[in-house]
Amino acid sequence: MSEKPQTILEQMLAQGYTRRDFLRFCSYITAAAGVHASGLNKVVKALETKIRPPVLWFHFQECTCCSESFIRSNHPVITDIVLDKISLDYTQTLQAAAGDQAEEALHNTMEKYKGEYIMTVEGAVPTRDGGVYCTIAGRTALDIVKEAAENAKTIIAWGSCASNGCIQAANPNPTGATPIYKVLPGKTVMNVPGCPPIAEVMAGVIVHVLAFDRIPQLDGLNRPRAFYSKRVHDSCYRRPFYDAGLFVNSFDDENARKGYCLYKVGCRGPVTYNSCGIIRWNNGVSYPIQSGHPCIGCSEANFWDNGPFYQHLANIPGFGIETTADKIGTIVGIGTLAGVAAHAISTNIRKRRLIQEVIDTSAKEEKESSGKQEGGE
Ligand code: FSX
Ligand code: SF4
Ligand code: F3S
Repeated sequence: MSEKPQTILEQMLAQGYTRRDFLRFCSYITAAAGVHASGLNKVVKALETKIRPPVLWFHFQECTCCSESFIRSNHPVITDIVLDKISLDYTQTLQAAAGDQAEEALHNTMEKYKGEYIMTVEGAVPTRDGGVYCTIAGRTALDIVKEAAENAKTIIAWGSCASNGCIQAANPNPTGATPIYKVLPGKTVMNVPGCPPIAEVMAGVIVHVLAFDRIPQLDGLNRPRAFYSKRVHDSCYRRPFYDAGLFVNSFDDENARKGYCLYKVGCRGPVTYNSCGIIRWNNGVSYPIQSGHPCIGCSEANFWDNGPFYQHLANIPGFGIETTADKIGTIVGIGTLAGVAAHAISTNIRKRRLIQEVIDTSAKEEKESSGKQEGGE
């Protein structure tokens, strides 16, 4: 191991890459970070002079799918980031070291790179009963997180667990699972939600920090704007069916085979902010909606409690058609009929007759199903 830390350019050249490869890598990550091409020069300059940033990657109450999402990607930039461009000094699931050795690596990095290391966290932190429900090396996750955050340069919460509590925090939340930002008052924690988050989004935020030495622009919920400013609904390829009032009514009906909109079988796309429809999963191959499954809103807070998953959105108190994230919680109980009718007006659809048919069918179905429920439950 060389004594003097190498810059990213030096490291690439030492590995046999050419300057041309380096420039290609720079343009890849400029795009991945959601930065306009005019920012390329800045990225090149930064990576010519920057050393590999040390990263501490913690795992608490979670399933490790955030890491899985990241490392299973075949995207060359992501492989490069994990293997070369960051110095992954501590990560309980990938490191070769274990026990005392691993803990030593953690403390050495925190000591040697005070104020310089990137801290990333997968999972929520339990706070009930003194935090005893998640301990590592005899210490609670709560203690560990607070200690590491003290001198971290950047703190990133990977996934919905770390960003908003996810399944651990679902009612009745027996361990007091808490998102990272709530146990670190006064610190800026960048939230990258999704259960799990998209690998390219994770890569995008890391390369932004790598290239610009600061976190990307965040929204009101501290999510990077570049990836969370649009609803899944806004980029959905099934949107024309929604606009035309053509819906799947059950998973095995003819409309499902035709690929119509999944709104009536519970799609949360209209109230979910994420890039799934644009970036997609598995290197752009597909995403839940493309596989015929409604979006369950996995990047939104409390999505486990906002169910049941396959219930039509407009029937759920707190949600309504075309509701924006800011309004969630203030609009209560908009019925299917009102929802579809409002949509017909607001989107100025030409196919009014078709919409009318949908409204009629929907009203009939609702009546039948409420009759059934009253009688059966
Ligand atoms: Fe949570 Fe990450 Fe869901 Fe899992 O580790 S966001 S449970 S997919 O993946 O933290
Ligand atoms: Fe796509 Fe769901 Fe919106 Fe329909 S409701 S257009 S399936 S995101
Ligand atoms: Fe999650 Fe919905 Fe995307 S369920 S993966 S936010 S399409």
